Amino acid sequence: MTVEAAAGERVLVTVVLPCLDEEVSVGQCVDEASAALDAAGYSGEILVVDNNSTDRSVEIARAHGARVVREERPGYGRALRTGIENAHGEIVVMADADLTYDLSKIARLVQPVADGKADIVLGERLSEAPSSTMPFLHRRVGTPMLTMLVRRAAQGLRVTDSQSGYRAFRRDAILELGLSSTGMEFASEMLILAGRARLRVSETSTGYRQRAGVSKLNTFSDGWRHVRQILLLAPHLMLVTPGLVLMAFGAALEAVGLVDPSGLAVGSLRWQPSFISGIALIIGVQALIAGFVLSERQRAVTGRVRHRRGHKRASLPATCLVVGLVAGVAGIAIDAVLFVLWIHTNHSFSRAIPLAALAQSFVIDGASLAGFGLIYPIVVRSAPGASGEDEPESDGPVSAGGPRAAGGPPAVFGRPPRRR
Ligand SMILES: Nc1nc2c(ncn2[C@@H]2O[C@H](COP(=O)(O)OP(=O)(O)OP(=O)(O)O)[C@@H](O)[C@H]2O)c(=O)[nH]1
Ligand SMILES: [Mg+2]
Repeated sequence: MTVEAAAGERVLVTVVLPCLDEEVSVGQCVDEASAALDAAGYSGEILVVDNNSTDRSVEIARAHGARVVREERPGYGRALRTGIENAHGEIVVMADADLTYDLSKIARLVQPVADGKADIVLGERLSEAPSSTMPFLHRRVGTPMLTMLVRRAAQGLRVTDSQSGYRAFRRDAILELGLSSTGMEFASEMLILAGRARLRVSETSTGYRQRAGVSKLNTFSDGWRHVRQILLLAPHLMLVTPGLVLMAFGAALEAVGLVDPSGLAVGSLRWQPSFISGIALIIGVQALIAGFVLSERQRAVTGRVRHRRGHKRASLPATCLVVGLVAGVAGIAIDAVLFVLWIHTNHSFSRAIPLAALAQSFVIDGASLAGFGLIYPIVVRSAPGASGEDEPESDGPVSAGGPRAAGGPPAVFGRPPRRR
């Protein structure tokens, strides 16, 4: 794809800098990016996306030669999406306007994309960053944990720093992903959807510098936004799979309790595993249901295929309703049999406790599953904007990130792209 600048000249690279009150650093970032484009011989432009900064950021960015786009709707992800949409370059570099990313290294990111060897190149921070540049919690806990989840949600993407905000990518490839996040979770969403779309993602070390100005990142609320995004895109990771594991664990303990109803010897005591088994089964099913809710919600948003080749497959809520009713009835039946045996064996039936625990789990889990199967479709159909009709029945367009928010393009201010 070739993009023509206003004067008919091709723009190869747009450096997008989201900016919120960064007057201390934005000018220097624009200069650094500009010098790097010159040094590498790329035609390019610097695009600053501002969210109503209350300081002199806009004025300074323009004075240093950047084009400025103002985005009224707040958020880091929103600003970047607007920047990417408004970029004139076929390759976009995203970075911060706070001096943390060494913009003189832009060519390291851009060249593999320009050579057609990668669709996205990440500027990895951790291996060359002094420890003072990043809080311990971010470096040792948040980033590694989120990276591990992002890699798995992205179906095996090989990256070591999923939270880096320094990236170069093919603009058209990223636009095709239909990214929809508005906040800091944009970084995770991009990689997860890129991995699923089988885009080629590579990494190069670019270091990380001390931030100028005040950070806009909130460790816990922004960390939660990332986790929420991953939960939404990959409910199997943190809910469905752990739920199934917990259920298998509970079932195994229940079997142990049934085989030896007197319990297991723990020192001088005997431990009856049926109780913990019931807890594991119940929590496991709750996790499974939470995962189903999220995956059904995602399926409704993306309009994913419901059934293929004319074979109508039962929906997940309908399956849960049936399984839940069967489990509930089985639990009640076990309780009824126990009651009869209890009377006929003079209250000395040896497997009474593990069986009663099993019956209790069946009734509780059955009611939970049936409740989900019954209520979820009602909730979906009565949601504001829902048509009340069934999901699409054919292979429709899939936008894994969800529909884009309505609204026209933001006003574009400032100078035309730099010409080279
Ligand atoms: N336009 C716009 N820019 C934002 C918004 N929030 C953050 N930014 C900018 O996005 C970039 C990243 O934000 P930072 O505060 O640096 O977050 P961070 O890089 O995760 O955290 P630090 O390591 O502390 O720098 C900076 O250039 C911010 O000015 C926003 O709501 N709108
Ligand atoms: Mg930053």
